[in-house]
Amino acid sequence: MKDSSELAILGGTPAFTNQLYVGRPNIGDRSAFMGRVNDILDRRWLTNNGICVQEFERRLEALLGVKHCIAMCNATVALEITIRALGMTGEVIVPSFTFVATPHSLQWQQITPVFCDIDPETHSIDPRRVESLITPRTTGIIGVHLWGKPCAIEALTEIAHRRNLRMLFDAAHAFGCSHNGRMIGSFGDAEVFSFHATKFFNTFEGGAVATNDDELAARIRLMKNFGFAGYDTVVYIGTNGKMSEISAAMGLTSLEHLEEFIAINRRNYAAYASGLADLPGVRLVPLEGTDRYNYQYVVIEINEQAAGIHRDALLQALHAENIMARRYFYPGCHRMEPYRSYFPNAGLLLPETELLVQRVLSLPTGTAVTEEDIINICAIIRLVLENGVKVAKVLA
Ligand code: T4K
Repeated sequence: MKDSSELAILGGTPAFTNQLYVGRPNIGDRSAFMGRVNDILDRRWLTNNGICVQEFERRLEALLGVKHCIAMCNATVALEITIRALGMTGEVIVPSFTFVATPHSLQWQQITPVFCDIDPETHSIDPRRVESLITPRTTGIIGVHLWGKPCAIEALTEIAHRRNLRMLFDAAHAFGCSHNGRMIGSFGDAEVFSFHATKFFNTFEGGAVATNDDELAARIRLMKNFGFAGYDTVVYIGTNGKMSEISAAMGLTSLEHLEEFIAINRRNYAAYASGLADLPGVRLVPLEGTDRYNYQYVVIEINEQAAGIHRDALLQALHAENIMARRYFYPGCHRMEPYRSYFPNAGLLLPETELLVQRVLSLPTGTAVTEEDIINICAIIRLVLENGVKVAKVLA
């Protein structure tokens, strides 16, 4: 174990020779995947609703307990299509504390994202603040299950029903998670998953829409394939949101490892919980209770006063050790373009978001990170905190 003079930020050698990333892809059985790829090549059917995509969708529907699961090229396009298929227009209420794809999927089609503050306990949209943002132009709410923690599903759904709004969940982080015994995917009008490489379950790029609404599913299926209802018949405006066969092959292979990936993430989360316990000013975002999680995001909050160091100084010290922690989701979507120009004063209505974006750090996890790595990472965090003054001096 290092002593303080050996911290890389103070001139020592990095603790890790190779960089440890947040979002390193989990890769299942290579030979099973390669077998599927060979079959795809033999069939010479590479995309456009091939048999791998069809099988992948049926397996997802069974796993999630939903009537329809529509595989897509990524979650951003899946969000755009679903928002359009739901008939959202005007204004839609979303958190600013999310990946920028959430508001972009609205703004891309001239729908105004109205940013709502978060509950600092859960990091998700605060339902107590939603109602005051509803105007005659509001057509929907998008809740984000940030870090794979179900957001305030019941409270948001109740507001949406009462105010006649569409309820969509951005479940990009929450594949494999459940709420009150029901899999995420079956709530609201629809839910959208991401299977991007950085998610614990990946299809290289990919995503899916889950819904129990037959009509909505039919519309989404048309929209993701240019609106084609037959060889020569286009009945709807559409785009290209299709998943390729190779992505579905990766998805089918990843499905065979779902429980194993979650178990490794859970083990890693537990190692962080014990390694960071009792560290002043460090709060590990809790994943507890009866809901099921995928533990893909290990997120800590650094309270500068109590920790004796700002989150950004800790981040630099970790990067110097080749621990590539990330500031998800700094600086908040309202501080990114075009929203910063459209709503220059948005921050005034988002005090909890403004505070949290200064505090959060996502730490490396997944199958590429060992328990020993995590013990080492936690020891380094402890050492950096103990030497906060020295570290801050070097960075000044
Ligand atoms: N809604 C929410 C709430 C989301 O978080 C996201 C995506 C979406 C919607 C939209 O989903 P998609 O349209 O992407 O399906 C990454 C991902 O690209 C993005 O999918 C994800 N959220 C977001 C949280 O993270 P960046 O800009 O941080 O990616 P990048 O390239 O910096 O990579 C992140 C980390 O992963 C790095 O530490 C390196 C590592 N990495 C990355 C790739 C691509 C690998 O080790 N191997 C890889 O192949 O956005």
